[in-house]
Amino acid sequence: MSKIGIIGLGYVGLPLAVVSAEAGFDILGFDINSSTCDQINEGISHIKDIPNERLNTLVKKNKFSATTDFTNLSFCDSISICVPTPLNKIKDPDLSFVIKATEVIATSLRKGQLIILESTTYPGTTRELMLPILENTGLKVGIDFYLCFSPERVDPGNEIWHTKNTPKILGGITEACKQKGLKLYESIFDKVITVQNTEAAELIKVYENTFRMINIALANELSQVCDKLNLDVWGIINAAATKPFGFMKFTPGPGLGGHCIPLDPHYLSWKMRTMSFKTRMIEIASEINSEMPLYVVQRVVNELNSNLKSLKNSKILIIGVAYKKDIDDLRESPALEIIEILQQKGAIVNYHDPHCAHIIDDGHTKIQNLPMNSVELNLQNICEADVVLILTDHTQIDYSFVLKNSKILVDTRGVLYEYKTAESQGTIIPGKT
Ligand code: SAJ
Repeated sequence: MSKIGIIGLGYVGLPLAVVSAEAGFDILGFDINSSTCDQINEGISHIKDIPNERLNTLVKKNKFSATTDFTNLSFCDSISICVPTPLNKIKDPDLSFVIKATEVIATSLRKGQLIILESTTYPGTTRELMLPILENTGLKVGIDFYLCFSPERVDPGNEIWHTKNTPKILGGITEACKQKGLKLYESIFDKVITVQNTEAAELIKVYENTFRMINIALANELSQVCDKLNLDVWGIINAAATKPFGFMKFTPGPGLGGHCIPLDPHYLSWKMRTMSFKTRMIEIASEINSEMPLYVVQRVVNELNSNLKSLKNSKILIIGVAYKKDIDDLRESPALEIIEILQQKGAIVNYHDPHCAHIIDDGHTKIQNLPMNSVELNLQNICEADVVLILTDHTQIDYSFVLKNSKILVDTRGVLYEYKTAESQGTIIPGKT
């Protein structure tokens, strides 16, 4: 097994290609986007967690090349599929990218090939959707070719856990499939955990993200409870987090962003609906999280009201639009929805984000006057704003400067709590004078 094919060179596929090439394999990357392939072949990375030098070294050594020509799949001994699994307009799974990738693999499927699906999906996808397409070639799974599911666990911006050292779950359609997959992935990843079958591996991944989605919903509901009880939710959560056992800290925020946590649980609830089972926890938690952007806008309106101001024609300066701190990723960011609502209600909105210089029209957003450009976080812009609204708690922001100069400050991420705590303890927070 020497040549590995990777279909989809995004947040999941590119890091996987790089660690597999660094493990000594020859990597052929496949992507429908020709500019992505061209950039990669020039050693330029479009993923913040993969620096250019690391990619360039591999490209220069001919260990990794990218192409839009999928006929080369036949040269690959194993193929990992890392394509998007979004939701369609009615929040049902959209597996069109997985189906397309499987169909193109089937056109040149040959004996001995190993196929591994990495994209998050509902339990049953690999066996019910992919297997029939591949066996339609006449080849038999577990005998002529091998099929596994091994979920990605990418955490954008995580400096400790990355693709190689994060334990890797793997399940096979058959025992032979599992052994084939294990043999390959053990030579790439620090630790591989094999599980019962592909359905188990698929469920483990959606359960991991559902676990986060539901606990974040609980924290978001707690923030509303604290508002009603006139208590500081950040103080409550940080005090609860002093419990050294049986508690895991999640924090409220402006809503859920990214391509994983807000979406993946819907794959499980959809699958279970097809089996006439209602996943009530997922549905109620998703409702609470998706109401947070409106809740944040209501907090802004309340603050303005108490200053005898209306939202219409008020200037709002947003700090942070990325979906979470210290990354440059706007996918499903709640900040986009909040800007839309504020504009619809007649507010004049600007934003500052050191990681996201522009908000461009991606065809989904209803934000007016795009592209929007990040403005400087200077005295003039802060003082001109009627409300300064913190939506993403990037580390490099000078929050004391913001606090000192804002007329009204609405903090959805608890940075002020952190700042005030440090001030009262006399400790200096890095980047905050
Ligand atoms: N969030 C909160 N409160 C929290 C934690 C997160 O409001 O206590 C928000 C974030 O601001 C963000 C959203 O939830 O808007 C998701 O952030 P995240 O850090 O939970 O997740 P992602 O989407 O960046 O990556 C997750 C991974 N994250 C972690 O485990 C920390 C990982 O679970 C998955 O590998 C990844 O999704 C994926 O690819 O599925």
